[in-house]
Parts: sequence; structure tokens; C-alpha cells
Amino acid sequence: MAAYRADDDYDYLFKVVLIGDSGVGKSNLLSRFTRNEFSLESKSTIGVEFATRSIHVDDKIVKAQIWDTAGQERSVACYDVTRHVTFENVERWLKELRDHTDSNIVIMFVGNKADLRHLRAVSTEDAKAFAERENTFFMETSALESLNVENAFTEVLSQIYRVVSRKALDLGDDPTALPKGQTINVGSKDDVSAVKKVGCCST
Ligand SMILES: Nc1nc2c(ncn2[C@@H]2O[C@H](COP(=O)(O)OP(=O)(O)OP(=O)(O)O)[C@@H](O)[C@H]2O)c(=O)[nH]1
Ligand SMILES: [Mg+2]
Repeated sequence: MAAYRADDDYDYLFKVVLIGDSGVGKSNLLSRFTRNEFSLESKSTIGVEFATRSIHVDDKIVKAQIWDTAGQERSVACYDVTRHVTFENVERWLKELRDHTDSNIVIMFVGNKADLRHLRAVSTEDAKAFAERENTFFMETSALESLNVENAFTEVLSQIYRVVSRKALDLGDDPTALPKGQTINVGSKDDVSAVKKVGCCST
């Protein structure tokens, strides 16, 4: 076996979709995580965009394909801590999601713009309590200050990895034997084309 790993050599490919109201900072969380970039004047996203980055989880290379749109594989639900309505909307989304997907889906609840301390409208306590009730992961981030962005994505990818390897074990398989280069959808049977068809915020 070769001692090096090529750039595109990975053990798992996970698809992660960012959802949340317009302007909460989805595109900037994505660009901060995948390119370490932030833009103060980013334009509203039209259509579908994605970017990739590989990280290590345990001894495995996990490649994340992160979709900046609303779709079926909803993993990271974002709101803006300075706008309470964006919190109410992800609350609603998460509740609907619970009714329509299997319990294995991994959801991270992300309160972005934590740097705007003087403008805060959603308290950490309220968000934490909601996340506990809904049994989701929760983190406050700032794409601007690069606060917790790395942690949020690493956490969600590690949890998806855990669910997937647990599933593989349940089936009596070796998790490392999962076929390489195959997209593993957690909590949905639909593929990317379905995401495009459904478009933004359809539920
Ligand atoms: N202060 C602060 N501003 C942020 C942060 N993240 C994003 N912004 C700003 O918020 C605005 C919207 O950010 P986007 O990343 O474009 O938001 P979006 O959720 O992708 O919006 P849509 O594409 O319309 O759905 C931009 O002006 C960003 O510069 C943050 O963590 N802190
Ligand atoms: Mg955007």
C-alpha cells in the first residue's frame, strides 16, 4: 500500500445541508469552514452551491460535501442570534423535520453572529433548552470571528460518522468496508437532484 494519501483519498463522503432564513450567515459559515474566508458584503445565494473539505475523525478521513441550500438532508439548522424570527423559523423547521424523517438524522442547531453581543435577541439559555428538548446538538458561532465554526462542522461530521458506522455494525459489516466515493445520505433516501428540484424552504 502506498504510504501517502492523494488529495481526493477519503474513507467517507458525507453530505451536509445548511438551512435557515436568508441572511443568517449560511454562506459565510460555509466559506469560513471550507476556505477560511469571510465576506462582509456577501450576496444572497441564488440556486444551489456546495463546497468540500476533508477532516480527520478518529483515524478516518471524512470528506464533507456541504450544500448551501434547503433540501432533504438537513443537518445544520442556522439562525441569527440577533433576529428572533430566524430562531422561531428553525424551531418550526426542526419540529416538522422530526415528523418526517427517521430518528437517526443528525441535526446541529447553530446560532450564528454571536459576535454581535449588543444586538443579541435570542439567549443562549433558550436555544440550549430547545436543543435539549429536541435532542439536537447546539452551538453558537461567528463566521466573522471564526468562533466555533470548525467545532460545529467537526461535531456534525463526527456524529454522522458515528451513526453511519453504528448502522454498518448493526448490519454486521465492518464500517471501514463501506464503499469509497459513495455518498451516504443520513436520514433521507433522496439524492442531490432531488434537493435541486425541491428548491429552497419548501417545507
Ligand atoms: N457580524 C456578523 N455578520 C455575519 C456573520 N455571518 C454572516 N454575516 C453577515 O450577514 C450577512 C448575510 O450573510 P450570508 O452568509 O450571505 O447569509 P445567508 O444565510 O447565506 O443568506 P442567503 O444566501 O440569503 O440565504 C452578510 O452581510 C455577512 O457578512 C457573523 O458571524 N457575524
Ligand atoms: Mg447564502
